[in-house]
Amino acid sequence: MSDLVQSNLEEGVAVVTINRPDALNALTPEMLGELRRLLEGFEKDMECRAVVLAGQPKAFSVGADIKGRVVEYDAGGSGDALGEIIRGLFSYMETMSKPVIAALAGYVLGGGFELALACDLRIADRTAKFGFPEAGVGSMPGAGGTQRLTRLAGLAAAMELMFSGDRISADEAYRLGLVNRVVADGDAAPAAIELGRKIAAKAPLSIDRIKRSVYVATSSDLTTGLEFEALCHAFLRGTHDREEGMRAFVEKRAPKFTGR
Ligand code: DAK
Repeated sequence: MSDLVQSNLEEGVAVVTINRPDALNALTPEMLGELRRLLEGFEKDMECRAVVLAGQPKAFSVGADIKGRVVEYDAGGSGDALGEIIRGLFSYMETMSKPVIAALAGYVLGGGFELALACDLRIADRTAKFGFPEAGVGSMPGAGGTQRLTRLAGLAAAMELMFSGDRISADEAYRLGLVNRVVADGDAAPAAIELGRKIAAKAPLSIDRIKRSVYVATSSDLTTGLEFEALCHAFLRGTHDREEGMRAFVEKRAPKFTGR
């Protein structure tokens, strides 16, 4: 493994940091492969209850590595190594049982913006700048951007952002519902970790079923969504953590959740 993505796990929260500052965290297949392996590891790790995905102060990520893609064109390559991994990774993040919180600073562009949108929650500092430059280079957001941006910001805002390529500030992203909160410069990762710790204290199976149910809400009619919610609720009634949560309340102590 290279050090393109670094990670550490502390007090239930894994902090995964994209580490390619010289290229403003431009995304390569190798980097995304590493990110996937790390996330799969944390998904299996019972000590991990939430993941914070962070970048560098100047850029969360500027999107696809344009230089790498030009090298591929020049080599006459017909494969699409980035495309193969990027869509699968972003969908995987949504199916993880553990919430993924993006800590955003600096440039959040193109595929980097799509990566942030594939996280469950987003916290930005005031240096964050968001934009989709794809239409200006003959392309379009192709790693979920048209779908996830529209679900969060609505049709008009999503189209304007992707048609114009304009960059927006953290405050504007907040106004559009793209980020959960805006914090002072340099505070995105600490704030995301604090939120991760709060989540880590909750029952993991509850967090998982809430996450699944909320995503079902974005892609189904109300009746289907309510049925899915009822199934999840019924499942939780039979869990050890549900009993532990109730007992802890009655005994006036903090619950000890084990994910069973
Ligand atoms: N790729 C590779 N290197 C990049 C890069 C990029 N996207 N962006 C910046 N860099 C490199 C620069 O080349 C420079 O390297 P050196 O020249 O020092 O070696 C270094 O990072 C610092 O960049 P600048 O010198 O340009 O820094 P500035 O502060 O002056 O400007 C900037 C920052 C972010 C405004 C500027 O670098 C810029 O406009 N960058 C390009 C942003 C961009 O267009 N991103 C790509 C969007 S397209 C797919 C799914 C998704 C995608 C693709 C396929 N499939 C499903 C198939 C995603 C596509 C995209 O993300």
